[in-house]
Amino acid sequence: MNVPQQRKLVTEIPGPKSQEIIKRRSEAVSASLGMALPAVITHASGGILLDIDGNQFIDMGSGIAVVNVGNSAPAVVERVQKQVSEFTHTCFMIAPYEGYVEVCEQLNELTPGKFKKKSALFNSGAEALENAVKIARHYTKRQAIVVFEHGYHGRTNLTMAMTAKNMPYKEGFGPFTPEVYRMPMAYPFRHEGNIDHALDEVIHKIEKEIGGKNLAAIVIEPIQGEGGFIVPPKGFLPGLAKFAKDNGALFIADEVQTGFARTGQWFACEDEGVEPDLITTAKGIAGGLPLAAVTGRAEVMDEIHPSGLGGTYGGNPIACAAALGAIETIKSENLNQRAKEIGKIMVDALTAMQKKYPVIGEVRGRGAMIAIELVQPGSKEPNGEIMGKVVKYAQSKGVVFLTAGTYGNVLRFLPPLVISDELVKDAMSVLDEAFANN
Ligand code: PLZ
Repeated sequence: MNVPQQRKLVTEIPGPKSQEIIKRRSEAVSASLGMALPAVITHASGGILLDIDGNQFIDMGSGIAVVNVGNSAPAVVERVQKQVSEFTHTCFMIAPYEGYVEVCEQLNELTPGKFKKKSALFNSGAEALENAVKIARHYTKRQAIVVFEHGYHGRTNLTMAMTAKNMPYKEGFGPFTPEVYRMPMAYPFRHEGNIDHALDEVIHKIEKEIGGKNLAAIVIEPIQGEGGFIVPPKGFLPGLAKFAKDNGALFIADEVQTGFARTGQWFACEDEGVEPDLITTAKGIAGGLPLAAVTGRAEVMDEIHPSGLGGTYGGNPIACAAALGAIETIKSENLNQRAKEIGKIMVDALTAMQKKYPVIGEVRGRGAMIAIELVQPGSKEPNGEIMGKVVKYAQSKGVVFLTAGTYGNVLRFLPPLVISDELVKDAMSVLDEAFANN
């Protein structure tokens, strides 16, 4: 269904029908699961979510950077409908099908790196990270994995160890797997000391605390997502990649959140010409269906013994059909270019707001992956309180904003890349109003 592309409120949020289902939700669903927007969705397309009471919300989060091509993108729907009527599952390890092969061909071609690549498909971002680490350890015959402060890589046991933030991801869920070492992140807004030394400090720490010869892989998000859209300074990523190479370790880019046109390029690593040994992808890969991948140097991907990797559902045919539809859409709609345009609208509006509202400490990001870090005026003290109020206010006006950040004070903007200029501007004006009123 094509939902009209405009913001519209017909009830208070949540409306009466949403309230009923949310009540059932609290009876039936574990209290452990969060709920950012108290509205029950029945349809969505382009940049709009429609709830059961008839309210239309501007979607500024894409279901956490997933529906980059928009909800129910026509090419995704068409391919999924065809696939679901043909066959739904064989298990790729039992009997192969073309869709899986074609997704791998596309990934090998689209990811950075002018060398022969191969891919393997999985179900979730966390599973892709788990497998990338398995591959790196097997290939290098070493164990130490370096990750970064503010990093996020998932909620499984290994990826919890790799994720930096305790609450809510790790609290009480230990013990965590060993041989995961966290290094300081180059975080321009908050870096203590000279950020130009950040790379050298990390390298020094790895050498002193782990030993380069014990290092299996460095795993990093080129722009940290859940951590608060932290963009490291130029040189940091290439420097880490070089250090990994010089020490016989792998450089793994976690592009789960940054991938598939989000930053205005297919992958965020391209910005500095970094060619990772392995790249993990998920989210934006399949327009909302669960799919993830590890793509990397053929000699690394092929070093694992036959049947060493796999899983029942990884690369499910319907998810693969969706991925081919999503990739087709990114190409045909030129969504890399569109991400840059949308980003400019957001950055212009946000920098104008920053002049009026001293709670906006920084505007940052790349392409259509933009955030503002909220502070106590005149300082860098995190201001999570204002963020909560602004998000609530925006919801009551029909706009969905997502949050992030180690200190719970980053408002992030990741709209679907098919959203209209008008909707982005409308969302920004609601944000302006939210700051004015809170
Ligand atoms: N790597 C860079 O952003 C998922 C987490 C939502 P999964 N980020 C959203 C939540 O609170 O659970 C993510 C990511 C990066 C890995 C992952 C993990 O991807 O598909 O959620 O497992």
